[in-house]
Amino acid sequence: MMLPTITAFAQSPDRGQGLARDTRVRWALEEVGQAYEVRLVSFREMKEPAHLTLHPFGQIPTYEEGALILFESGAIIFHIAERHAGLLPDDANARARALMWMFASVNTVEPPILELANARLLENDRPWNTQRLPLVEEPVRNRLQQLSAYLGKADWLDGAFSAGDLMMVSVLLRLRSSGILDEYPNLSAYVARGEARPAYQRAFAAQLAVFTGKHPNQEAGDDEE
Ligand SMILES: N[C@@H](CCC(=O)N[C@@H](CS)C(=O)NCC(=O)O)C(=O)O
Repeated sequence: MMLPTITAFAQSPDRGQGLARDTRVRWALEEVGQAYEVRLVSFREMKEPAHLTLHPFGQIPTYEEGALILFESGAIIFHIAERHAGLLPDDANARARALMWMFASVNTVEPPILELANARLLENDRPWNTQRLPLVEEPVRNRLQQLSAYLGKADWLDGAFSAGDLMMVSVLLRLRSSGILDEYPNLSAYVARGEARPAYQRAFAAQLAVFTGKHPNQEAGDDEE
């Protein structure tokens, strides 16, 4: 049987920190036990016609499964979750709420986090950066405060781990280097719980291997010629 194929960066801009959105798709595939293949694309290839037929916006990740071609990490993960057990609850209402959290993560929580990430990484040489940073941190703190209050002492957003948590943890991980996540201990523990899942660990190792050039199971110091 043909395995689904995803695309990922050939040159990982985050040096294997797992922040590119192929990691969340790998994670979903690992959670449901679906093997997959990866086609690595350069920044130039992403903007060329062959890749644009898969992704009109010239980005990663994409997902190919027979005649089906998908882009948008949320849509890909929803498709995976619908076809396999383990990422969406059986109960119809709980399933609808898991979907709600998938949308909330990318539509409500991720935008201010991306704004902050861009301000920290892409604008840090601008003279106005120190004035702008607090302005973009405030909406992030607002969202985290609200999310933290909602999560309370629960392990996951709505009962058992679901695709909603997979997306939310993936989005929050982008904040780690800012230190802001540590201001909300229950959210930092929530993210740590997500990272501790064996499926996440395998996904992280696989994307890191693209950067290090090492097979995920290769021991440290076991370098190939
Ligand atoms: N909303 C899209 C965002 C895709 C996206 O921004 N991909 C990034 C990598 S994480 C990318 O390809 N950036 C390169 C570019 O836009 O040229 C999704 O969730 O899949």
